Amino acid sequence: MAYSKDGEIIDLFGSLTTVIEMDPFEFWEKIADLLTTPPSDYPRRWEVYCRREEAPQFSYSSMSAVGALLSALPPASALHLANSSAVRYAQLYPLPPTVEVCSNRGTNGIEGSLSTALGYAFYSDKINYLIIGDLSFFYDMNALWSQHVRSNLRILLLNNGGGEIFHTLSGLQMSTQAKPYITAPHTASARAWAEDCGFTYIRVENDEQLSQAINVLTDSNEQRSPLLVEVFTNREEDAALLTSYYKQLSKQK
Ligand SMILES: Cc1ncc(C[n+]2csc(CCOP(=O)(O)OP(=O)(O)O)c2C)c(N)n1
Repeated sequence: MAYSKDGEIIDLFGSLTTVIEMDPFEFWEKIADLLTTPPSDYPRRWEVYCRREEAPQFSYSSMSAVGALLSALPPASALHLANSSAVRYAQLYPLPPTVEVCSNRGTNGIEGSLSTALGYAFYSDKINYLIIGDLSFFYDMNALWSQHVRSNLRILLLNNGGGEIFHTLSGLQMSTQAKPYITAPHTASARAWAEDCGFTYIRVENDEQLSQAINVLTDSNEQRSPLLVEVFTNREEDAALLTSYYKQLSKQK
C-alpha cells in the first residue's frame, strides 16, 4: 500500500504490485475486521501476552535512564522519541495514557529529531520531553541555536559515545575497519553548546546523579530555562545488559 495525501504514487522500493485507493483509517478498520471474522482471539491473546511483561529493572545504563524518566513523567506532558534506541527502550516501560507521544524520523532516521521536537514544543502548552541518542543529537545540534527554544523543552540525551543501536543488532558483525564509520565512536559532550544556547545543563554518570536529575527534569514548577540532562553510559555495558535481558525473556517463554 502506498499512501500520499496528494494521490501521487511513490514506488520507493521499485516493487509495488497493488494500489488500494482509500482512506488509511478505513483500510485499517477493514483489516481489523478480518482478524475477528471468523472469530479469532488473536488480538486479545496478543494484548494479554504484551501486558504480562513487567517493566525491566536495569542497573545504571541508557535503559535505566529512560525507565526512570518515563516512570516520573508529568501526566500532561509530551514525549518525543528519536531514533533508534530511544524508541526501543521506551517500549519496555509503561506510560500514562495521558502522555502525548510523538516519535519522528526524517528522510533516513536520525536527522531532524531534535529540531522537530523543538519546533513542536514552541507551539505546545505542555512540557515537552525529548529522549535522544548522541549521534542524533550532534547531527542536529544546530537546532538549539534557534530563537524558538522555550523553557518547556527538556532533553534527556543518552550519550554512550556512538551509535549504540549497531551493537545490539544481531547479525551485524562489524569488522574493526567498519566500526569507526558505522558506530562513529566519539568523546564529545553537549555541555558547552547547551549552556551557550541558554540551557540548564546537568551531567549524569551514576544512579545517584540520575535520580537527582530526574527530579529536576520532572519538576513541573521548574520553568526558568530549557533543560538538558546528558547521561553518560558505557556502550558495551548497555548492549550486554540488553542482550541478557532479552535472553532471559526468551528463556521464560
Ligand atoms: C540521516 C541518517 N544517517 C544515518 C542513519 C543510520 N543510523 C541509524 S541509527 C544510527 C545511530 C544513531 O545513534 P544515536 O543517535 O547515538 O542513537 P543510539 O542508537 O545510540 O541510541 C545511524 C547512524 C540514519 N538512520 N539516518
